[in-house]
Amino acid sequence: MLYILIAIVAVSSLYFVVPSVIVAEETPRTFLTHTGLAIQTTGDVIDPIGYDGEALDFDPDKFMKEFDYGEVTVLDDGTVLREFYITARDDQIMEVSPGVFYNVWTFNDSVPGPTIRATEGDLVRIHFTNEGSKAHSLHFHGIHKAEMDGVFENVGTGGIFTYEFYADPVGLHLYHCHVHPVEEHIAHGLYGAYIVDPKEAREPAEEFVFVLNGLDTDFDGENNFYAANTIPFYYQHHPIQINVNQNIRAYVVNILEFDAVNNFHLHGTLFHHYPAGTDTVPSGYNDMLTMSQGDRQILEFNYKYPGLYMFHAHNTEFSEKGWVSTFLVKENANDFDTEIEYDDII
Ligand SMILES: [Cu+2]
Repeated sequence: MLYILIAIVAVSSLYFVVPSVIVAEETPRTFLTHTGLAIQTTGDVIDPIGYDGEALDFDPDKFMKEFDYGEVTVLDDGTVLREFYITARDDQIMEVSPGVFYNVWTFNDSVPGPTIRATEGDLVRIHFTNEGSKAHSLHFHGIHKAEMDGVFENVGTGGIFTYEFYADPVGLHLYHCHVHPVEEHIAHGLYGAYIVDPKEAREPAEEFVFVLNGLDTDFDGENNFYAANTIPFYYQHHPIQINVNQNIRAYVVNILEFDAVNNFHLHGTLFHHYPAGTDTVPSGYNDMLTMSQGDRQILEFNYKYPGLYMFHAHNTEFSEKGWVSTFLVKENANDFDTEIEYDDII
């Protein structure tokens, strides 16, 4: 034991004798981020300006309430045609956390891509363009013809493909790129939610989309950050404001790469949940969900009491690396202060 201690002290003392042995880089370097912040580091600089594409801003508040219903035309036989335009790119960057830039691969300049929404029986036509440097595709979950599955027809750089299928079945589905290596294309951000509403609409509710994802910012095949809607800790710092007794419907899609399961835990109340949203009768009443990659659930709930409530991954590692969010439940909608920040209420 004594020999080990002596050895440790001897090696440690080298730091003071020959610091160049220990210090990775002697000369600090400075670079500017896209937000104009000067960063000084002695580590490797992964130049975020090295990408050709522009830096992206992403607003999780906007994303969670934004639904793309497409351009609507009623055909002669009465069928509703919804046309969507989706462009894939892979050259953009996003400041996903302060000072952390990540090369996002995007559908319509966003991670996740737009939430596509149609009603059962609609004809969905997706005009897909690949402006990326790699091949990409669109694979939609749901019932459709094999040639519309987006798996064997890779769309090369500059290519276009038109996907067409009927919105079927009712539910909460997803879409993602299916080009190999699929994990790389998904980990970089090529996915989104796809909702098929029943012809007889669900009960009115305030609706939110939460796409559970992660970010492998050092490319080692493990996630460094976890999130609901891409930005770690976003809804912790910007609580989602709702009302006591307000009916909430959450569309939760798990697309997390690299980790076998993800989960969702709601504080202060319980939800009725509908796996894949395909049934009108809830499968359970719970405050926990465990989901593998590609699983999704529709949750319906409300709050009895006002206050600040967390929802997060019950997997502690995921929540401590960003997948933690909050609802701020108010007594009255008129109390809402859109400027309120998390720091103001704790
Ligand atoms: Cu792809």
